[in-house]
Amino acid sequence: MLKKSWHDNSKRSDADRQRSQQPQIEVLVSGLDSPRKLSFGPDGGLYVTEAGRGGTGASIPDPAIPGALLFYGATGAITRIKNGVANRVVTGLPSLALPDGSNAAGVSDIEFDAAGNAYAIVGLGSNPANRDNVLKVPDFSQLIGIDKFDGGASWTRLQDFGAYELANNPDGQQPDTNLFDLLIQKNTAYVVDAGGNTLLSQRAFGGEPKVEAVFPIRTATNPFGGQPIPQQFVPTSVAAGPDGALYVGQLTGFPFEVGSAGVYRVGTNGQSELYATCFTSIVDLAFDRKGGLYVLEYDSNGLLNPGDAGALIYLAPDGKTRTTVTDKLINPNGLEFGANGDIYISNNSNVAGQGEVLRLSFDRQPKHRDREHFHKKNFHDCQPNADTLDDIINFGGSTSTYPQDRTQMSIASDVIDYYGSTDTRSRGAFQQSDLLSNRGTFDYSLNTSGGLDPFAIAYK
Ligand SMILES: [Ca+2]
Ligand SMILES: [Ca+2]
Ligand SMILES: [Ca+2]
Repeated sequence: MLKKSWHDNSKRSDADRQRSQQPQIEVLVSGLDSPRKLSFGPDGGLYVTEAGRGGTGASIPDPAIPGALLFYGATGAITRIKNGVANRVVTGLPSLALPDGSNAAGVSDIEFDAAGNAYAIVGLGSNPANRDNVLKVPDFSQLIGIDKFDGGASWTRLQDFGAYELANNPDGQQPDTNLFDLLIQKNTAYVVDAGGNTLLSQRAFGGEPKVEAVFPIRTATNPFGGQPIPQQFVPTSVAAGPDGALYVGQLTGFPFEVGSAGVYRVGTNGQSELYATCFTSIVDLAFDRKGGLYVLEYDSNGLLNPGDAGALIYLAPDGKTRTTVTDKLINPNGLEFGANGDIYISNNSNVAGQGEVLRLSFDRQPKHRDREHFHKKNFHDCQPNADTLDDIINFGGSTSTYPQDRTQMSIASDVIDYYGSTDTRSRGAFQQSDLLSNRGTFDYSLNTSGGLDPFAIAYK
């Protein structure tokens, strides 16, 4: 594992000077096997999960590539970076991957409680019955407690979320589980299941998991034509907000449209409301002390489009002003703050042997006022908090080709119906082609399952 400097800022052009608040990016560690989320431990070490490189054991279908198989091996790990040295302090965790080690599923997050105990989650990306009947490796789809960081394989299974999905299937879709993010608050573990489309919790000292939120299916345009298709929510991240609520970020399922991923605030009643949208394939979230939100995008031009560049975007506490902190990332996965304002990101997270942990440092403590001088993504056309269709219809100012009278909300109803289960194109009022031709160049998606909201719109 090599340490090297990525960014050479020694020669700065005028343009560079204008962007002087861009972070310096340093590769702390390289050579990791599909690094996923990461956390600082009570010892000051930075612990990063590695989903591993699979192996030559039993196989199950790859959910991402039709016909491809993921093979089991005990190649997952947790690496600790401390005093500039990286060591694999836990090895032998279960891993599934393609023969080349990519598309791995395995340990995906580690967190510590206030007492310093370490917890991790292990993903799967499949029907939990495949774990039980084909792989026969019970450590997948589990919350585990890490017993020792001595380089060996010593952990304890604490809760079987795969069994929970199999028995309860909260989203009513296919049984599917892929534990993806973990948050420990007081004596409760919150677990995001990207496969189950749920936020679950588990209190310490046993008992059944609790469903905190189930995230809905919506319909999306089929990029290959034909009828609209159901789209999975795919939650990937959970963070505690300044208001005490939990916020969940989504990757979105196929077809992974640009700008269609949102951040949702989970209310105490289990209902979630859209907090911000116009993101693409969100993979992690973190609030700063001011209530600003860092959003990590896994693939900023969408998973279906060539290129694996991700981005870190800062959403100011007002929820509106957003700034690209950096777009010099490759399929990043985990985001963590350091004590001094540095930001740590696991990078190149979908390949074996080439994963990295990056440190982003700033010339001085970042302030969001300064961040506005970073080069910006073109977000000015994107409505960050459009949480109702009303907002969208009303948004943009240029309504010359639209009914200008908002009392004509039959337009909205027609759209909802059209993309819902009932095809009401015969009403003739509002079609996809209207959106595309009249409002310029944008992709859009909308959720019909909860009525009017949320409606997300994203401009190219
Ligand atoms: Ca399910
Ligand atoms: Ca986490
Ligand atoms: Ca892409």
